[in-house]
Amino acid sequence: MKTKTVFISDLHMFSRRSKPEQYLLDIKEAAKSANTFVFGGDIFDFEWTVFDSVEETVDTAAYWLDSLVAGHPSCSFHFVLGNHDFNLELMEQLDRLSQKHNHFQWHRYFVRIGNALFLHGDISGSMEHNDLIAARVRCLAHQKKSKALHVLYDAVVHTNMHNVIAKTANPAQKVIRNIHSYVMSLGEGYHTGLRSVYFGHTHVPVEGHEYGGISFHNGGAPMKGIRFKVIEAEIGQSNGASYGREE
Ligand SMILES: [Mn+2]
Repeated sequence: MKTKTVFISDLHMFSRRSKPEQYLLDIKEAAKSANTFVFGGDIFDFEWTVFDSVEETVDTAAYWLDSLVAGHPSCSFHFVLGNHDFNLELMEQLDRLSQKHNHFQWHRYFVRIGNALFLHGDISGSMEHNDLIAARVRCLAHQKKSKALHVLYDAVVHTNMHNVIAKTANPAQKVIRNIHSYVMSLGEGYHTGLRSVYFGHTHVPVEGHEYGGISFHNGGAPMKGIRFKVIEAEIGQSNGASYGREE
């Protein structure tokens, strides 16, 4: 029996600032060879969409996801939302997909599978779960950025400043400490058998940084000057059960 789990995050599909196309084949290959596939948030980007409307973006996103899931019936898919794809219309489509496919589940904030926890990582400071909910509700309020901001952001990406900003704004140690304290606020941690955490959001690759007896991993993002990869997650799967918290 296959016991391969893969994790990706931050494709930011449909955003002008991301280049996920070159990895779509890797993603299909991963789905073919894995028995569990976890999406860690910001897979789609409604805030920076290249389409005219969020509706069109959501429809295209759902179509892509549906095709991937339908094409790999022996793989269990878990879709965890990020701040950029925390969108009500997408959630409706995810509900539809989970009714259509037994091997597809989605989660607003995180999923624990075996001894691993998967979450997006839009955590700042000593944030607890209620703070994250409040921040996500604020995300709902500004779903599409103006053209002027697009142009400004493109200029920043073009000069490669984006990478510099990502690195200096998110020193790995501090980010990991914050994520660890958020995870503890969920009642999860080393004491509950947790051994690894997979996250995204920062666009800074992290390869097994140890903190509090737990190893932290981040696969980066497919953007200019930033590394990206499909991570093979090591999880002790006692019974394959998974759970999240949806409110
Ligand atoms: Mn994010």
